[in-house]
Amino acid sequence: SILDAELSTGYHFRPIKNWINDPNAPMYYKGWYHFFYQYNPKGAVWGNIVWAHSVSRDLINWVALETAIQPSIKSDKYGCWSGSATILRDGTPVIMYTGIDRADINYEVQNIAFPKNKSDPLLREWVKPRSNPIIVPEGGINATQFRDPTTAWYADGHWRLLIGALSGASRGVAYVYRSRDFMRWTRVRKPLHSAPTGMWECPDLYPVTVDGRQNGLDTSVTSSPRVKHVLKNSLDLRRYDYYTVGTYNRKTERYVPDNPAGDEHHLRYDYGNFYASKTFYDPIKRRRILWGWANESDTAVDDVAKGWAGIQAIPRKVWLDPSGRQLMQWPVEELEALRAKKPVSLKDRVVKRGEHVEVTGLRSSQADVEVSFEVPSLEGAEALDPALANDAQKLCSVRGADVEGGVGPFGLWVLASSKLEEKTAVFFRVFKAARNINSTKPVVLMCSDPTTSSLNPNLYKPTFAGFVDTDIAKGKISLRSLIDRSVVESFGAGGRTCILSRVYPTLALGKNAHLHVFNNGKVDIKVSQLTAWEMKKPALMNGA
Ligand code: DQQ
Repeated sequence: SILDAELSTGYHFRPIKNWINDPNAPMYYKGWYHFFYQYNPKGAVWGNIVWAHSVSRDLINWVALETAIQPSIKSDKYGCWSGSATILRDGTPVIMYTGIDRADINYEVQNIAFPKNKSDPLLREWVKPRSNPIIVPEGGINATQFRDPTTAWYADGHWRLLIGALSGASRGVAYVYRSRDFMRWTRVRKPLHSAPTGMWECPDLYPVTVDGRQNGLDTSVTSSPRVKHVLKNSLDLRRYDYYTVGTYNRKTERYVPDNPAGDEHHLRYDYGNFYASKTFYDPIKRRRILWGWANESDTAVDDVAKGWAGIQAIPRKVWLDPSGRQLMQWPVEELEALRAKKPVSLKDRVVKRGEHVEVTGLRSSQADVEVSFEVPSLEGAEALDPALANDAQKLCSVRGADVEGGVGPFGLWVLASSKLEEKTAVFFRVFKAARNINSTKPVVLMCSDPTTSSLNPNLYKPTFAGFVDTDIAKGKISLRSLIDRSVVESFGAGGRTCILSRVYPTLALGKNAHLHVFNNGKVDIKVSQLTAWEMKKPALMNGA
C-alpha cells in the first residue's frame, strides 16, 4: 500500500522483500565492501536462514548478489547462522559461521567456507571444504547455545577466535579457540570472559587505540601498550548489545574489563533498537566500522503485509573516547554524499520555556539534522530521584518529552504531523548531581520517546534512553538525528550516546512530516546552530 511504501527506508540498508537480521562477515576486499546478512528467502518472518550478500564501493550504494551461503551440507542443513570473515595472511578471505545440523533441536556446529575464485573481487561463490564442521560442541558445552564465531586474530603462530555460549542456566561465556592452520581448532580451557547475564550471542573483540585518535586497528594488533580492547556481547535475554573496555592478555587468553562493574552492563552501543552487531577493520580508510541490525517494532502481521522486515543501522565509525571510559560512534562520512546541496539552517535562536520552533523548507521525512544547543545556566536543573539514578530508561519513561522539567526536556520533534497528533521526541534532560552518585557533575539524560509517534494502536513503542557522559557544565551539547521514514537514528554529544528507534507514523509521511525544535523546560535554551539536509536516496539499494 501507499503507507507501506512511505515507511520503507530511503537510505538505510534494507531488503527489497523478506526478513533480514544479523549483519555477517563485513569486510573490505579488492576495492569492495562486502556485507552479508541473515536472510529468509521465503518470507518476512524469521526462518529458513541463509546468508544474503551485497557489495558496495562506498557503504551507501549497494548491489545485491546471489546468496553466498545456504544449507548444502549435513552440518548446515537446518540453517546457516551468524559468523564472521577473517583475511588470512596470504590475503585469502575465509568465513566461519554456525550451522544447525539437526531438525529436532538447534544443535550448533561451526563451519568454514572459502571463495571459489580469489581473484573475483565480488567473491560471488563460496565453497565449503569436506572437513566441515570444523568445530563441534565438546567437553560439556551446551550444544544448543554455542554460536556466532568472531573474526580471528593472529599472533605467535596461532589464530584465535571467540564463540558465544551459555554455561549452566545463566552464565554468558566467550570461549577462545586456537589454531595454527585455521582448520584444526582447540578450545582454551578457561573462557576469555563470562558473566551471569544469560547467553552471549554474536561476541566481538577488537583493539582500540588509547591515544584519542579516531583511527581503527586491524583485529590482529594485540600487543602494544597503547592498545585497549573492547568486548561486546549481544544479550539474548535483554536484546541489547553491551560492551566493556578492558585488557586482553594474549598469553593467558583472558580479558579483564577496566571497570569490574562493567559486567553489570551499563554501556551499550545503542540504547535503542540495535542488535547482533559486528565490527570490521577498513584498511583503506584505517577505521573500524560497526554494523548493527534494527528489527521492526510493528506486528509480524504488518511485516507480512508489507512484505519485508528488518533494516541495518547506518554503518558507524567507532573509536575510543580520549577518557578511555567508552566508545564514540559516528555515521561513516560517506553518508554525507547523500545530503541535498542546500541545507536549511537556524542560528542563535533562543527557544523559550514551552516553545517549539518549526524548521521548514525541507522534506524532513528523509533528512540528516545536526543541532548544537547552548544551555545558559544549570541553576534550574531538576533534582535526580536517587532511586532512578541508575535507570535511564525508567527515568525517561516517567519524565517523558511532555513532562516539564528545569533544564530540558529540549530537543527535536521529528516525523511530526501538522497538528502534532504524531511526533517522535529525541531530547536531553539535565539533572543536578545525585547524592548517591560519586560525582558532582550534572547528569545528562538522552531519550527517544516514540509514545506519540503513531496513531496506529498495534505498535510496540518503547521509550529508549541512556545517560550521556559529557560535561554539560560547559553549557553545550549536540545532537544529530538521521531521520528515514520509519527510523530515527540519533547521536548525542558527538556520538557518546546513540539511540535508534523504529516508528510507524500514519500521518507524518512524505511531505506531511514536520520537524521542530522544542523546549519543555523552565529554562530557555539556545540553538546556536541547526543544519538540516534533505537526504537523497542512494542510486543503488539492492535493486530497488
Ligand atoms: N541470530 C542468528 C544467531 C544469532 C542470533 C540466527 C542473534 O546466530 O545468535 O539468525 O540475533
